[in-house]
Order: sequence, then structure tokens, then C-alpha cells
Amino acid sequence: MYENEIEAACSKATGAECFNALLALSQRIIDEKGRIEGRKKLYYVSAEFLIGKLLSNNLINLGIYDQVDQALKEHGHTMAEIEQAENEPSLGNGGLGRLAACFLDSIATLGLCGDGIGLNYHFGLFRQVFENNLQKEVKDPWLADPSVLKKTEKGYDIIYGNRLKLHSRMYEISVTGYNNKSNTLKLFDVDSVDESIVPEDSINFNKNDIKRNLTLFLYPDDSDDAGRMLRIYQQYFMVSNAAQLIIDEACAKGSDLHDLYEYAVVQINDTHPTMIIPELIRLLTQRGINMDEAIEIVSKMCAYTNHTILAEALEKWPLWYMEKVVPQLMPVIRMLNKKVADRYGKNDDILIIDSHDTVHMARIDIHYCYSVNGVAALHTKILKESELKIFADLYPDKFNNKTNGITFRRWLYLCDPELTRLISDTIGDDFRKDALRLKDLEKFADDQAFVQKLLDIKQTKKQQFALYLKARQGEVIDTDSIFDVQVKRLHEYKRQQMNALYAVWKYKKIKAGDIPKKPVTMIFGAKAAPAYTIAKDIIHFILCLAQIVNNDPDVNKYFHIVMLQNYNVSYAESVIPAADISEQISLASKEASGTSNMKFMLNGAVTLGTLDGANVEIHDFVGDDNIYVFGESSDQVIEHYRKMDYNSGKICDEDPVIDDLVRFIISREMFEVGDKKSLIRLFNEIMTKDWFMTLLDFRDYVKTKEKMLDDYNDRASWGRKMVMNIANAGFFSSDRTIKQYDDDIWKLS
Ligand code: 26Q
Repeated sequence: MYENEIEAACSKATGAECFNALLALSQRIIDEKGRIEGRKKLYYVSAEFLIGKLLSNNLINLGIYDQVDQALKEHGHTMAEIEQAENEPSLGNGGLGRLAACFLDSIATLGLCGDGIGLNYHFGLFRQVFENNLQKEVKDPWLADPSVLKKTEKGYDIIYGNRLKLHSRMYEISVTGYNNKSNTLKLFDVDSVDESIVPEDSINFNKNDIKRNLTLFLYPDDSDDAGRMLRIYQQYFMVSNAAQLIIDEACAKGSDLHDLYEYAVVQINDTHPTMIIPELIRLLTQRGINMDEAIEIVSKMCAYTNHTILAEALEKWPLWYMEKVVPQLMPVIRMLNKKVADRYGKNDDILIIDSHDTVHMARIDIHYCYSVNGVAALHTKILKESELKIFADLYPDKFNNKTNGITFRRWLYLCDPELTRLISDTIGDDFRKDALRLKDLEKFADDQAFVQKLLDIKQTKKQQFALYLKARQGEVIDTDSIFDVQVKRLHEYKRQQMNALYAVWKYKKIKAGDIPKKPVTMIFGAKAAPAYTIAKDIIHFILCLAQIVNNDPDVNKYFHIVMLQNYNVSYAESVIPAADISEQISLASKEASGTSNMKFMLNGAVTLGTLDGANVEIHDFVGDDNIYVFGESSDQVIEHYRKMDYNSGKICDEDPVIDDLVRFIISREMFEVGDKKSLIRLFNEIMTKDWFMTLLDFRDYVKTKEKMLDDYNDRASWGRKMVMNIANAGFFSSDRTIKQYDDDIWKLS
């Protein structure tokens, strides 16, 4: 099928021309296959959709990737060259946004009728550049022509306080399922947004000029009132568009609105879209439904996913912000609060609007959604037993777990076609329909020929990554070294600083003459939120350390540190298949799930991790021999917080080795390459506060990592571990996750 068109598209002179032609062709094929229809539709509302580049993924899902790859080669092009012509949409930040993208892929693949609803941020999150070993944020103008976005004529009036009225415009991105029809990602925007108000090489702009700034950035700086209010403007814009669209589409299908919940289910991705609850209620009352019934209807159609247990990430807004930005929602929110108060009394731990006039967004979700889910077994258990216990006791039936997953189309077939082919050649193609069939690979764990092929593929992926790294940031690495990788958002709880302190330890060891059997390349990738000072200090620490280590002739033959600049989906697709060690070292109880842990495992990396988030389930699947677990348990950590008995200074007093490593942060060597103020700030933080207990597990971490590096040298045994990881990754397919969402929550099929 489509041979002539593919041939024509691939025979263009330049890569960019081929890209344009292939994009147009793939969009035509998607349109010809048609949309997934259904009486009831899922609306996955999310502030982030970290979708990654689309062309290759679409070619895979349309089943024409190999054909296109071949035709390109015949015309002297490569897929990599074509991909270069596509900008990566910068519509997300990390796990939550990437999860939404994996979910859209699985929803369409399973043939479920479900659209994504979000915003079209012109400059996305930001593009990270390193200057003087510091993170600098610049705008990321990813929107290009031709674009994957289709402009539509659809839009809605969005009304705010102070007589501000905007008219939205909807853009669409097709989401094609694997061998299936498509759904749509609908991204809203306003024509009046003015990109020119952001200077070159910056992310600054006038935060009060809502008409011009509304959809410029994801998570604009919220360190002042105007920034925080801008977030509410954005969120309301997203949900009011979603709510109007939902009502429109349901009415078109014959709903009389009293039965709206039979036409629509809304999955609220963290608290960012929470205002959709009062907005839907408001719109229903406007259309003649009384408030009590409207509340009931909306409660039957909204479900909430919680992605974090960090109290500081749970959104709370001062009441006056909301009065100012979205006054029309306030009567509804007050009514929702009154019903809670009438039912449970005026308890500040339960109320939506507490006695300090703070509005707790998650509580709107918990009281008025019919489902509240966590994203991994341990996370849901902690929600139910501690963080949200009070609510789980009120609504035991609402709480449920949906362990996260990843789409194997992008995170195996696309990023590692060599491994995919080996799997197909070994156990057949059944795993493409039923990921659990990967289990059949276990039979080959001790098959020398198979294991050797697997090791060879890993080596190929390391070489490919090295080339990609060289092209992207000019850095050269030793492909005969062990690749030890930690790539994720920068956050203290994820403990990149612990990994960096290990690097100091290793550096000092090598300096002292303790040469590793096999060279090690430590690879970091992380963006820090622009206003998160300590996170930026940690990046600075890593970059300074990299400069010292990589320039030290005594050391750099054995040890190298790389910090990926502007880590994004494309970097992930390149580095994950190349990884030997997957660092999943969050302080136990703090990482809700993690999803890169699943991607690494699927690509044959071995996890070095704490028993946190989905690592617990990975451990259950692969068994003790195929994962390296260290550190205190989540129960122990929770106990430290309760007793407030963790004291990092004391650990340093009692352990001269750790003390020496922490002091390296403020050593002469570091001051020579770094910013004194930032380094001292980080040192003081770790010495005197260390809220996320960096030093707690340090000894065990070093010991376990050293054992792992040693074990790597027994290639047969390491290869066995790789097989066991791949073979047991099936559970972590997002197709499984989505089937569970549908069976238990959405009930679309
Ligand atoms: C909140 C308030 C103000 C400004 C920003 C925010 C904010 C922004 C982004 C809060 C949270 C996020 C993103 C959270 C996130 O990505 N969570 C991750 O979700 C993944 C998918 O479920 C999990 O695997 C990760 O464990 C979790 O950290």
C-alpha cells in the first residue's frame, strides 16, 4: 500500500523536503483510516503532553516504517537525517507529561474513543543551555512550518474577571493507534499571543499582559503573585475550553445534558485541570440544570489521578487569586465547600476552602470525583495509609491503583529496532499484541548465542548514542566503558546529588591509584525548574565536577562524566537503549512511580534503585538476582520524618569519608571552576538540612554500585540479568495500564 506515494516522498532532494512530504503523506493516511468513534468519549485533560517527535512514531503505528526506511536508503537518505528536520514539541516537563503521551498512544491502539485536551505553549517549558557550568533557560520556539499541528476554526469565548474576554482557537494533532484508527490531541491557544514580547535568549516577559502571554510557556515562573495568577489564567483557559467542547460534542451525539456522564468521562491529570469540575457544573447550571443535579452529573464523570506525595506540589491557591481571575467559579466552589462542611463539619484538614482562605485543589478532586488513583502500588498504599488517609477513610471505594506504563511502540520498536528484531526472531511477534509474552525470552537467559547477540546490540546502541552525543553537544565518550545513566527532572528527592557525591568518591579513589577494572561513563540529564535554586545548584555541582574529572589526565581514561544538555524525549530515545545501569535512586516513599525505570528495563539496562515507586514492582517481577536494591525502606523513611531524627551533620561528624566528600563541594578545585556562592549554598543545604536525606543511604549506595560495576565484568551473568529484565517488562506496557483504566474507571468498551 502507498508504494508510489512513499517512493515519491523519499525521492526528494533534501532531508527537509522528504520530511515535509512524509509528514503530509502520513497525515493523509491517518485521515483515510478514520477516527475512533464511540457514544462515550474519554477526555484526558492535562497541562502537559510530552509527545516527542511524531513522524517516525506515526510511521511505526501505520505499519510503514520499514518501507519508508528502505525507500529513503535507496535515495541516499537516512531516517536520522529526516528526523532532524522535525522540531521536538516542548509541551511537557517530565513523567506526568510523558505518561499522558504514552496513554494517548495506548488509548488509540486499544481502539478506545478518547482525546487529549491541553494547551499549545509556543515556547514550551524552556530550552536548557549550559554556560559557565550553569543552567540557563532560553525560549524554545518549536512551532515550525509545516507543523504537526492542524489549525481549526473552532474556538470558544473564555471569560475572566476584570472584564477580560478571550476567544480561543483549537489546534489538533492526530494520534494514530498501532494498526488502528486515530484519536485527537486538542490543544487550545489564543491568536493574540505575541511571541515577540519574549526577548531572544530569555524566558522573561510581562506577566500581567494575559492577552499576549497566556500560552507562551508551560509553568511560567510562579515566584510572585502575577506569575501564580498567570497559572490560574492558563488552567482556567484549558478547562473552560475542555468543558465547552465536552458539552458541545455530547449534545451533538444526542445528550440532553442530564445524561452527560453517559457521553463523557474526564480524567484529571494531577490537580492542574481541577477547575474543570466547577466549570462543568457552572455551564450545566447556565443551561438550566439545578446546582444539586449538576454536581451529581459532574461527580459521575470526573476521575482524578494523583502523581505526587510531596505536599509542596499539591496545588493550593489563595482565595483572593481565584476571586480575581475566575470570579464566576466562586459560587460553585463555595457550594462544593459548603456541602463538604455540612457533611463532615468544619474540619480544616478536609475542607476545600480552609479557615485561612486557601483553596485546596486536590480536595475538590477527591470529594467530587468518582475515582482517585495513584500511579504505582506503593504510591497508592502511601496515599491511602498516610498522605490522604483522612480521605481514604471517608471514601474507601474511590481509591484505586493504576500502575503506570510506557508505550512499547516508542520505547522499544522505535528506539531499539535492533533489539525488537532480535526479540521477534527469537520468540515470534506475539509480544506486539500481548506484551506479557516477552516472558518467553526467559528460556533464552542461559543461551550463549542469544545472550551474545543481546550484548552485541547493546554495544551497537552505545556506539549510536556516542555519535548522537557528539553531534548534539560535541562530546566524545568511550563506548567500551560502562554507561551509568540517571536522566530525569532535577529534584532533591530524586537525589542526583547523591549520585554526584558518588562521582566525587570515585574520582578520589582513582586519584589514589584504585583503577577500575572497566572504565565508567556517568551520564546525567536533567532540567531544573527556573526558580528552584537548589536544583540549579546541583546542576552546577555536576557540571563543575564533570569539568574537573574530564580534564584530569590521571582519571579521564577510566572515568568520565557527561551532563546531557536540554535532555528531552529525543535524547531519551538515544540514551536509554545504550544504558547499562539505570539509576532509580529516589528517597524511598518520594517517587510516585517513575517511568524511565520501565524504559531502561525494557531496553536491557539493570536497575540500581531504592524500593520506591514502581521499582518495588520491578523488583517483584525480576527477583533479587536481576536488580540491585539498596537503602532504607519507605516505612523507615516515613518514620524518620515522623520522629524528625535525620541529621545530616551528625552523619558527617561520625563518618569522615562522607564528611570529606561533602566538603569537596567547597574545595579549592571546585571554586576554581565554579560559582562560590552556589557551591556554598549547596554545601550548607546538605550539611545542615538535607530534607531528602542524601546521606542516609550513601554508604549502601556506594557499596551496591561498586558490586554492580564488578558484576558487569562477568558478561554471561550480566547478559542473563539483561534478558530477565526484558522478559519481565511486559507488565509495564501502557496498553495494560489503559486496559485497567478502561475496565475500572472509564468503561468505554
Ligand atoms: C505544581 C504547582 C506549581 C507549579 C508546578 C506544579 C507541578 C508541575 C509539574 C507539579 C507537578 C508536576 C509534575 C509532576 C510529575 O511529573 N510527576 C511524576 O509523574 C509520573 C507519572 O505518573 C511519575 O512516574 C513520577 O513518579 C512523578 O514524579
